[in-house]
Amino acid sequence: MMAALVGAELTRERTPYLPLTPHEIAESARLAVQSGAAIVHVHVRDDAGRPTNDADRFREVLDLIRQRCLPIPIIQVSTGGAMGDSFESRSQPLEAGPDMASLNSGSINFGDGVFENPIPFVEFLAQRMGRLKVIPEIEVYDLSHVETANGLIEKGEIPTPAHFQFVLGVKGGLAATEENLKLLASRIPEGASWTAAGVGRHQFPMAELALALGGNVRVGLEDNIYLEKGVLAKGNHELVQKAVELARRYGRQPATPEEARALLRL
Ligand code: KMH
Ligand code: ZN
Repeated sequence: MMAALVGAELTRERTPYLPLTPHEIAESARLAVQSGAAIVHVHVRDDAGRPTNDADRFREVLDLIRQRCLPIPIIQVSTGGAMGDSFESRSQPLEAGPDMASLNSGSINFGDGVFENPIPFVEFLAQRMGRLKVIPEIEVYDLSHVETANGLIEKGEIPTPAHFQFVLGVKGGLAATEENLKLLASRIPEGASWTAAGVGRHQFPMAELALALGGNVRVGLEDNIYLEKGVLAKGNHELVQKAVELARRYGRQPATPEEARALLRL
């Protein structure tokens, strides 16, 4: 179970429960881990609450998460950053000593903007992750992103077994439907693992589908701020708790960080 704690586009105007400072993010991670999250997907903010890719800020947040959380979760930093961030700045979080990092394997219309991930940049990030021994999670918003990643796996630029994240329901990306999730899961290489994240109202329907299909689940405020229609989640932990209850209904137990480390060969 993964918790996407903060994101880059979300603001306090949309939910007062968004963690912004390093202490708030670490505390949100602690509660999410206590509730059953094994991996946290991390973006950070500057003192004004704006998204930043500053390596020192990431280090500060990662240190606090490791100090506060018991057990210590797998920490995945974002190399997606915020819309329009430079490629150079998006690689900075890799310097902060994470276990994993997101690797967005293709460009996409993202809301009303364009999220740029040209193949040379994807390869540059994959190589840098290889040098720094950071395990990539391939972020997929469209079928073509799987095809690109499969090419990089074949070239040996992404280590195996590969891990994919299917983010469905982004405006401009693949819709959050059962057919699309099954199609994506059918196109990844043998032995690869996958997680699904539904955006907005699709968060729990996609989580349920992933559980039914044998995949893993990502929830969190980055993707969705509502626990149910009209009810804001009072933190990432409430979303994790709801996903864990769902998992138990499918006879599945959330992996501990240690179990998840073994599954992901970290
Ligand atoms: N902020 C989005 C444009 C990632 O973390 O790798 C991209 C994003 C993906 O959040
Ligand atoms: Zn993200």
